[in-house]
Amino acid sequence: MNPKLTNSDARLQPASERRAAPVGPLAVKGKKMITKHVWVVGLAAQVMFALVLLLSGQASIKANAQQPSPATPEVKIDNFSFGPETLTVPLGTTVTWINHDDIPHSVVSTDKVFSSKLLDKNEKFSYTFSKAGTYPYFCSIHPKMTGKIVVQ
Ligand SMILES: [Cu+2]
Repeated sequence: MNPKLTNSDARLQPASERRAAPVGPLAVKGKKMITKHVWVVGLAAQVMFALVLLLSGQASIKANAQQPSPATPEVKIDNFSFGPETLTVPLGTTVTWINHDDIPHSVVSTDKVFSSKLLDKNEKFSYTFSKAGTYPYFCSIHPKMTGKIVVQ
């Protein structure tokens, strides 16, 4: 009886060890997998957060770019020409012409929307465009000097 018992005990011992052995690594494996999942989800959330930040940043940059600039664009009168010859501005923009030539020039709208006096050297003329459209203009002394303001 005694040897049988010890024998069965001996058989039981490894059996229980064998049973316990797979449970250990499996449990660890499971834990590792859960940890990996949490890590991946955490990373995904961080990536999403960064993306959202990036996109909102770009959106605000775009919004800034679309805002009409408060600066008054200048048309330079130089060497008997308007520069830029065609200037496109947002509605409500004040455009300033400045004469850099030594001789006088004027800024006269072809459709009689605006008209400056004769501008001597370094004199300026400004006009605020409150209606969308295309405004061709010329110099009354040199009618070949022409320009155009496009208001959007
Ligand atoms: Cu002129």
